[in-house]
Amino acid sequence: QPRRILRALLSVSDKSGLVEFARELARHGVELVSTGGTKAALAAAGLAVRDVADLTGFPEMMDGRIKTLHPKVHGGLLAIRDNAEHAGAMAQHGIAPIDLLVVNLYPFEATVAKGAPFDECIENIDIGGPAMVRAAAKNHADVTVVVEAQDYAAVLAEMDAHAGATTLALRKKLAAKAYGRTAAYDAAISGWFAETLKEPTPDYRALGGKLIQTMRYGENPHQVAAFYRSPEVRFGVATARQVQGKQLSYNNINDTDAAFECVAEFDPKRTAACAIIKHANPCGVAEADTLVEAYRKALICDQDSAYGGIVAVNRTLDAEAARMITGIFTEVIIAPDATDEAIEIVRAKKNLRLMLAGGLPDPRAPGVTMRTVAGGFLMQSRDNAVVDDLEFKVVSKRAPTAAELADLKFAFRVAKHVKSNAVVYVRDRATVGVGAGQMSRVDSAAIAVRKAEAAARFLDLPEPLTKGSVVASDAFYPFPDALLVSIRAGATAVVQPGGSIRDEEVIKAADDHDVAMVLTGVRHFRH
Ligand code: 93A
Repeated sequence: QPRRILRALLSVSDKSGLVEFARELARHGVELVSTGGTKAALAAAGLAVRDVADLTGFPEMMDGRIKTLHPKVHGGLLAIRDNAEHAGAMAQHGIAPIDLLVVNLYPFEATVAKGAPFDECIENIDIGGPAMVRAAAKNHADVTVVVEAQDYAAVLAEMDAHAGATTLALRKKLAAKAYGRTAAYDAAISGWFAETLKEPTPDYRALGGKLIQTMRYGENPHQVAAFYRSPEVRFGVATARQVQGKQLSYNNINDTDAAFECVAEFDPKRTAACAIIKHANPCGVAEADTLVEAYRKALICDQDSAYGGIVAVNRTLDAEAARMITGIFTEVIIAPDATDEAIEIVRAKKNLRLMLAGGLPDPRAPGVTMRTVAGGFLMQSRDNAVVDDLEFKVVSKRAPTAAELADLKFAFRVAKHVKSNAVVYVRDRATVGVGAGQMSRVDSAAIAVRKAEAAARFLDLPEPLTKGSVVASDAFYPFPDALLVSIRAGATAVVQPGGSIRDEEVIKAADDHDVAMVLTGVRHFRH
């Protein structure tokens, strides 16, 4: 598949390195064809270069808007060389093959960045350039496409090594880059346009997202917002069908996602599970034989916070669970599915939104998460580590009992979905205290205990449910202090990633109190 380069079309706005590159092409016997400015630059350097107008038989017109948009250009780029029909069309219409396309686009981004007026930005939207780039990249089996000067050297290196030809491997790489460039270019145009309209920046469209809805406002009323579905094939809030209730707000969607991702950690074939979420943090999670029982247990953890919360379940929502959940002011319920009876029960609450996703998100699925930072964004692979795949290594003198181990696993599953620093107390496979989002782990450990104490008063229990609980920490204990808070509150076993330089000191604190400790080796920071 090496393809000899005999004719090149060069059309570049950024002319750096152009003359040197073209001179080398000419040395290889390549015929050079160019648009106005590029041709002038090459001719000035003494290179023989043909005007594209000479190739098309059409002059450049309309202020340069029409230069290369012609079948003689696009036919030359798109024709499959060893296809008889294509070859026939070329012969019939006098289309000459173009083997190398060198294009960099009108500097739209730079024009916007320098604060140019609207019309100037519009005039800097390149049409012919991206059209040629996309055509050449599609036909990479025969055509080499270069979209930045940086790649001139690689093309010349191959031509030197392969008697004026490039390899398919390089052409493929360059084609991938070419589509990346045109995608980014259109994303920049779309983003700029949206900004001039004072509408939400639809950057997600660049990631292949499809608009689901625009919201009345974002996280706060002075912010604009929109919701997009990405092409990822995964069950989740973005694929859920809203059965009833008013439109979801930005915060609702964010919280509903947190809730559904959390219950998805619990295999519905093994157990029923329920999570109640407020401000993207769980204020109660539990598993049981039935959803209604799981909800009842989850609710006990923090009844105050559960008011106006978002509820997710991991199984088909049934009537019993629906009846109990609708007994408390709830913003959203999300479930894989619901029975007709459950839907009827939810319908009695006009504003309560019911979302049915058709399935559960796969906690092991790969994927990316992204967040923006000023002037950029961060991308990372999804945290798809799940408890069932982790080794729980006992490091304390006392090993956890079977019941403690079951609760430790439960606690670590939940801790993954709590904002850091996360400290989660669990008893009988239900959270009994959640400490979230604190800058100090000691504070998270203590806040959760305070909540458990409040719950005890509320339920008229003699002592908080942290007594005899197990505790999970999303990251290692840098010192024993936070662990000691939990031990004083009655925790008998602890799970944490380990890896601190003071692990030994921390393990000793556990041993001193006959507390069982297991290490997972996996951290679940969530910011
Ligand atoms: O205005 S265009 O969208 N119409 C075209 O037909 C066309 N063909 C190439 N812009 C077009 N180009 C662009 O012109 C190239 O992408 C390149 O950025 C620029 C090079 O023009 P010149 O050779 O006149 O400097």
